Amino acid sequence: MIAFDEAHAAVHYPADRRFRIWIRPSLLAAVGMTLLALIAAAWIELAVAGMPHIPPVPQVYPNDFSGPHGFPLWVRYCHFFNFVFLMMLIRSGLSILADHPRLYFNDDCTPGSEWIRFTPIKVPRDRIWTAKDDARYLSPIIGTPGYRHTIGIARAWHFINVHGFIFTGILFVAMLFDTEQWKRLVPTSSLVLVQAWNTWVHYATFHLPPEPNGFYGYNALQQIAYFAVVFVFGPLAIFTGIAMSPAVVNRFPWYARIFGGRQSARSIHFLTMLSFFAFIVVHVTLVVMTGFARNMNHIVLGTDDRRPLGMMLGFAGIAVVALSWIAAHYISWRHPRALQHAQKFVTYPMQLATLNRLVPQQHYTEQDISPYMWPNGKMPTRSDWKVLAEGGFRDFRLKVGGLVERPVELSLADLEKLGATEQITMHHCIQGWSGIAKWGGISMKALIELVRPTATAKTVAFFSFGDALYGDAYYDTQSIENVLKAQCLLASRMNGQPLPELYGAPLRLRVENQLGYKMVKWIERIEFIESEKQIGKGEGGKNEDDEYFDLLPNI
Ligand SMILES: Nc1nc2c(c(=O)[nH]1)N[C@H]1C(S)=C(S)[C@@H](COP(=O)(O)O)O[C@H]1N2
Ligand SMILES: [Mo]
Repeated sequence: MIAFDEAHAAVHYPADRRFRIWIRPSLLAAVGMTLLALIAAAWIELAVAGMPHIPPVPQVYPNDFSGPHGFPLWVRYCHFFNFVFLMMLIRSGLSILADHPRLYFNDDCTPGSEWIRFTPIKVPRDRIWTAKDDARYLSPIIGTPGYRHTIGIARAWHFINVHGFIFTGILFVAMLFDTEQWKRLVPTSSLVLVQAWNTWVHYATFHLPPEPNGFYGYNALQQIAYFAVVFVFGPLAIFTGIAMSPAVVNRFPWYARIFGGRQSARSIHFLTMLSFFAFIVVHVTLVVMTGFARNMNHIVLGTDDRRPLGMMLGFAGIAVVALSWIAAHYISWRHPRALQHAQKFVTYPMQLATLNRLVPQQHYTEQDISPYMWPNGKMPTRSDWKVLAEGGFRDFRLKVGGLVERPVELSLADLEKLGATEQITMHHCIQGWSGIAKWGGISMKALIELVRPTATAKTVAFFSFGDALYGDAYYDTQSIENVLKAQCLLASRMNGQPLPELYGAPLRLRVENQLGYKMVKWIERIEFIESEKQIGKGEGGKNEDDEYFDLLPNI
């Protein structure tokens, strides 16, 4: 175990590290019944009609075989690197999932409406239970970086590796179609379905079907499985990943709807991971069972013989992958800042050029407003905030200063006079949950026009009355350019009521193209500055400083 100090141990290594999975019984029954039905059908066919016929494996004469065969170097490289990246994505993805260990098919994420949860806890309704309280511990043997609430680091691994995953995928598919190799994967006759079923009847009744030499071709079920991995699971993982981006979903709400909504996309993202995982388990089992040494030579060396060399190199390759997890663990805990900066180096310029250009324009209806909204953050404990709260924030004055021509102190009523607007938008928390609410307040644009930032001001910092996870005041920053976009509000109302204390009274930020942690609650003052580097630890906010979150979370 990492040597955490007391405050970090309380967050990352809590006393309650139980692991439980609960799945909605009706769903479990439906999946179980479907599987049983498929297996039963295979046994019935065997009993009634006998083992279905699979055409004999053609005799292959290596010297005059014309179709695509063998595994060229690029296939073997892509196969290995895909494994490296995919395992990192799965491991870091599990760490991300543990931070909000519930999956839904509805966008409000009301506790109890999940179809699966990875926590023994039912959300208590008699006290405040924040999304952070709900995060679960995950063993670092299973997740990268593992432990509890390590989503910042997990995302760094996820987003660095996804570039490798996508690059490998594109290279592989491009080469596939540039050569004849695509014919191995893409079924060209509908007969493949019949043959796949016949193959299934063999497996499901514990018989090995006649085994074609994988150097030249695959059996029908194998072909469909490989095709699905490359042409279904891969793209689905990528496209559902994009459907979790607040910048994309707030600009193009229809995009999330393709997948049944934002949370449904998250669930499908998870199910795709499960499919990859299940594929790997079955694939490896069959590679071992159907001529291990020879199969390994195919994919490692590109030769079709029975020497043990491919197998040995294969084991070495697997050892290298396992070492990469240990290295990732070490980097996560010894050099988290360097890792955070590495991710920024990879993603920040590209996000500025792409996702960050999307201007939020989301208009949900009153009916879409979520019946439940997960709260996050620590309620302020400062006595001045409590006094203000008791007085209904009538004595609250928002201080706006720094690099501005006209510093001001404004009451909630003064703010209202700048022109209040309303919007119904979806909140995306980094942890994975979402919720739709109606927010009322003044646009940051109106405030900026009032205070007139000087030419050197590029950044605006929001300071909270509330403390952050590890103490000290919570704060976060935005580029002025971003808060000038539509739907960036200083909100003082929620769902037609004055902003409730739990949700950030007297004022909170709404930045709809970014994740929730950028939306400071319980705002005390606002300061215009040159750069985020001048305040805190210089990373752009309390979570960025202490939890290695991204400066620009458009995804
Ligand atoms: N002051 C302060 N503001 C904060 C936080 C916090 O911890 N302290 N948490 C952020 C996070 S992570 C989220 S998701 C949203 C949650 O907003 P909600 O409680 O209204 O759902 O508030 C953000 N603002
Ligand atoms: Mo969040």
